[in-house]
Amino acid sequence: MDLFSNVEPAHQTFSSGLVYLRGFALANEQALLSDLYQVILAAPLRTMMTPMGYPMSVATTSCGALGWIGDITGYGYSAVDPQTGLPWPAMPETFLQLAQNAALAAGFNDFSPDACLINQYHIGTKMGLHRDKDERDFAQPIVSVSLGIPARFQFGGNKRSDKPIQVLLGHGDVVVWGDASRMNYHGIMTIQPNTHPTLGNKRINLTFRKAG
Ligand code: MD3
Ligand code: FE
Repeated sequence: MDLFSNVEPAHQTFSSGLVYLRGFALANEQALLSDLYQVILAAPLRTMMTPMGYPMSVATTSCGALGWIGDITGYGYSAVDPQTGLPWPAMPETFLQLAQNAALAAGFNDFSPDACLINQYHIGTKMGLHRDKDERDFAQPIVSVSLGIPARFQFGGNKRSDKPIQVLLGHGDVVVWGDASRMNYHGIMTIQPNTHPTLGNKRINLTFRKAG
């Protein structure tokens, strides 16, 4: 069962510290997408390696002072794109404003993200249950922006074995994860065949973090 379908209120807060803002990114959609395409031109999407030596199915890139990277030695943040040898593209003003406005709507008034991870999912890709623990300050929230075809987000608890709930994330939806939800297990279920009028058969997620 989906906790969020379009009969639910547009803004919802859960006891876990998760705030869902349906369609919050649509107000400035055109500028956001054009900035996204510029970032991807400067720092192309690529599949990172897992420590197990397999490429991830999700393609990633980053913008901002720090970018998330993964290779055979593990996961972490780097000021340099290992593929280009250059700093990551600057975080566009449209990205920063969206992330800060969403954080504000969720009650975080001093969110200053220095990293924006861009994940691209094609049909059939997924992201297994994991927790985000490569950042320095877990008091800072995470803001996620979904674009393109919908995904079923799995939101678990503090233990991998806690049964996850499912949240349907569609184009323009923004979620702020703070406080108790910050360290919860989460993942993206296998993306089902679908098409979006502007993004085609893919989903792009922007994840804003204060990493350093
Ligand atoms: C809940 N990305 O990149 S974003 C990731 O849609 C990641 O691409 C997913 O999980 C995606 O690490 C989900 C939403 C998200 C991000 C971090 C969280 C949800 C979270 C951290 C704690 C709890
Ligand atoms: Fe994550």
